Amino acid sequence: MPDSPLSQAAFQEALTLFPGGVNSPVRSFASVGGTPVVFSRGKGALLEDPDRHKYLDFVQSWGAHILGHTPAPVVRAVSRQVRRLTSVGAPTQEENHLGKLLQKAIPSLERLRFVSSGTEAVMSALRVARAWTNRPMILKFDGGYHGHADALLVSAGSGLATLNQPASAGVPEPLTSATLSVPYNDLEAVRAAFLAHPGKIAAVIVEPYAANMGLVLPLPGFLEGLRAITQEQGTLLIFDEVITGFRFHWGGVQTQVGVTPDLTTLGKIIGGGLPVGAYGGRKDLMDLVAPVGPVYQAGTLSGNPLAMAAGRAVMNQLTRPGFYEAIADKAERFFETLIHRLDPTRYYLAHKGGLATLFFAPGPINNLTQAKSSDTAAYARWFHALLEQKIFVAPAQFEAMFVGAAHTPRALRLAADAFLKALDAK
Ligand code: HOZ
Repeated sequence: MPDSPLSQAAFQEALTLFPGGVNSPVRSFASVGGTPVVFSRGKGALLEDPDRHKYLDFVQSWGAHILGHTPAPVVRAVSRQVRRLTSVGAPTQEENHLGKLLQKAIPSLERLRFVSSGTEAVMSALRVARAWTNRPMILKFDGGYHGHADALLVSAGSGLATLNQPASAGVPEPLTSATLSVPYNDLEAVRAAFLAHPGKIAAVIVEPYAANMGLVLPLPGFLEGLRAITQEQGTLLIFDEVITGFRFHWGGVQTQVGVTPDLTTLGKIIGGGLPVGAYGGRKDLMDLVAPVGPVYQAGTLSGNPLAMAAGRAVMNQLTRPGFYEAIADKAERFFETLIHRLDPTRYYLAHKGGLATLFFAPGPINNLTQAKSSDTAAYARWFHALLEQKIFVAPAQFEAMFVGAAHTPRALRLAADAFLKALDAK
């Protein structure tokens, strides 16, 4: 990017500070090559680099934003809160306000706890599941990504899929040997895992719409099948709704599809762009958590007042009449325009509401193996052709793109042309 000297200089400096110049691997452009853009501002659907170039942003902090960058209600709420209390290490009313909203929207959250990231939420939910069942094993799905806790870095999506790393170094074998991973959308494989490990599986954890191997939607009956099998086996079902929670409607995928998990993990949107996570579920399960029960989990910044205030400010916008319909309508038009003009022998656009992935492979794509048939080199060329046009999509094939309230229909019309033109990039 020869016309971005300040961004480039900032990244060169970052290389002297952080491994790969980044604080999270997918940001490094490892799979698309080139130098990451350093951003300094964001407003709505736009990001700005220090050289004052504006980019139309489809990453939206990996789904943490649904109102776009720095929306006025969040700015107001955080500015107010920052003058009152930023961190206290004691209960606050702010926690109750956001907690009540979440509980109302997702009735399965009979009790919940705030933490500071999705990773923490998942780690803690699994601990509860193991304690409740007194069983050691966890079943996940290939390409499912549930944060970077030791036990979950097995056939994981997101950065691991991007870097083609099946697992992480530094994780002792006994920790991952208790994690089983089977293909997404494959109930037979789930049944086989239970047959092979009778009475051993504490929990099945699933992204109800998998969005870390690119977007892969559940086939009809898959989520219902998981519920039935787990109930039969005395195993807990955990929905990881860190990405899907409040993305498509007021609540989670669980409230939309009518499959109720025992435990749920949340993050991203519920923190309004500030660091947050939450886990919760049935009261009897959550009563295992300290101080009521013996499962220990704690954090100085858990329920952080700034994050709570930002989250509440976002939540209050989501209940506006027609909020989600407006996103779904414009996203549908955008994605349908693309699908109409894409060669189905080369591309497959998976989409749901404002969430999508353009796979550089023919569809359908129902699992990680199919996702991995994508031409990642062609994706990289597409990514850079878009970046040239100041459009920022995920710097990796195995991620999703996000259309939210701030993307205007006009911007999406222009983006559709740019997306298609960029496919010809050599
Ligand atoms: N794990 C995130 C993508 N699914 C990336 C997080 C980040 O780099 O901010």
